[in-house]
Amino acid sequence: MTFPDGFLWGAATASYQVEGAATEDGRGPSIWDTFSHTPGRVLNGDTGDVACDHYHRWPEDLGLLREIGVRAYRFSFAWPRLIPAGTGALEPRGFAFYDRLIDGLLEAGIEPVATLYHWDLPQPLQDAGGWPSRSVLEPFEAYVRAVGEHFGDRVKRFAPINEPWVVSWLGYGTGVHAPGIADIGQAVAAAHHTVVAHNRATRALREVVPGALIGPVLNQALPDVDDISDPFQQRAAAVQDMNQNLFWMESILRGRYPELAYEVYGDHLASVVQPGDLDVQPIDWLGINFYFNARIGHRLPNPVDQQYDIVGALIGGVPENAPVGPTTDMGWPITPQGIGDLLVRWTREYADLLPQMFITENGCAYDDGPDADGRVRDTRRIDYLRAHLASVGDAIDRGADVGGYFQWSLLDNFEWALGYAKRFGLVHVDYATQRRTLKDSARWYADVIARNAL
Ligand code: IFM
Repeated sequence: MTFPDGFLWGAATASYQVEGAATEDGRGPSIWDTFSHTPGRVLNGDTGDVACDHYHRWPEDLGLLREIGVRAYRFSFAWPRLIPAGTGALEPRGFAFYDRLIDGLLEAGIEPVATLYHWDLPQPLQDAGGWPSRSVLEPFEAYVRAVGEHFGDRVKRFAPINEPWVVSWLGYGTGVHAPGIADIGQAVAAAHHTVVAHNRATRALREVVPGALIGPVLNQALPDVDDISDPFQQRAAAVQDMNQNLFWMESILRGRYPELAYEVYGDHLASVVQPGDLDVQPIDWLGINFYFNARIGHRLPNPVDQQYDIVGALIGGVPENAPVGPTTDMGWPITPQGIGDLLVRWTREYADLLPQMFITENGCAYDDGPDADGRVRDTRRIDYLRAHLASVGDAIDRGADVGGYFQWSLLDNFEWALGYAKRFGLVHVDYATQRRTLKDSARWYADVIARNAL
């Protein structure tokens, strides 16, 4: 299976998950610093204080990217490194760090693909209300503008917000992510404000970055139930689809929320939408992060991951659907057909409104470490990636316009509420020594990239 010419092969990371250097060079505190330092919030008390020490070791990590042969690297700017208090003074040492990284990437012929917000909200902005409050909007726009003005001569491809569903529903709905609030009203308000912030960021970037290519990055999952003719299962599937997929697809592409959102969220939604909030800002690409189909009722082993509790809270319980098939270390089902089905679904449902799609994240956690000979034989990751890439290729054959694929993640890193316990990397990180080891999957991926084919 050969991929289209110019297919953008990449790998991804995010600031808080890899950088470390949490208090260095003027970086301010983010909600994840506060959350991870609060006992009981993150498994084993892990924090991102050091993480992969990428802040200091980025030249080595750039070497790894070169070795794998990626054409693009998706990273995120840490807002609290650039504007430590969230608003006001810029921190030149933060800008200098990303200057070095970006210049290094460009010298290596690797395109920088930048996320503006991958969950590290400056703490003062949470103290002022966070994403459930409109007070976050002006500071976000000012931050985006500052980033665009400084880096826009070298970075063209931007994603304003990574996974707005996670920001709102795990941060404010179930509270398993920072800032740890469990309140449906706040989650709905936060969800709406991610849409408004996305729109404003898109407009601001267009103004300050000539030739900017801007796209949302949405974590999507198709609902999966045993019996779609059963009304309860049908309802659960429709609510999951609205809650996770259509809320952002409809608002960003069509400038409206699904009727079902108003029905299910009621006044929580109606009371926060203001005139102009949903005015469509044209996007250049759609980023999809895909890990698994949403098998409603499947209890995940990680308490942090009970996303179906959200559907249950919204409709009063979820139907039982027994788990099917193998899972990764996250307990996530392995459903490679889902990634292709999503790409084909949007191609059909949004037709001319749909820009080119990119898989901006796909990957799996498996706890494989170096064998006695030092080699990391992560064959399960290779199987997972191969199956998902085959499904992407199949979707392209079925008419989907897909411009690239980013593996999550370049490095094993801080997996949020699960700390360092889950390893998603193509590269193994020994956290005690910070030694990096390319896994077999990295070599396999390098070969796929070199051949532009599976
Ligand atoms: O580690 C995360 C990443 O930050 C966002 N997408 C999903 C990944 C795996 O859980």
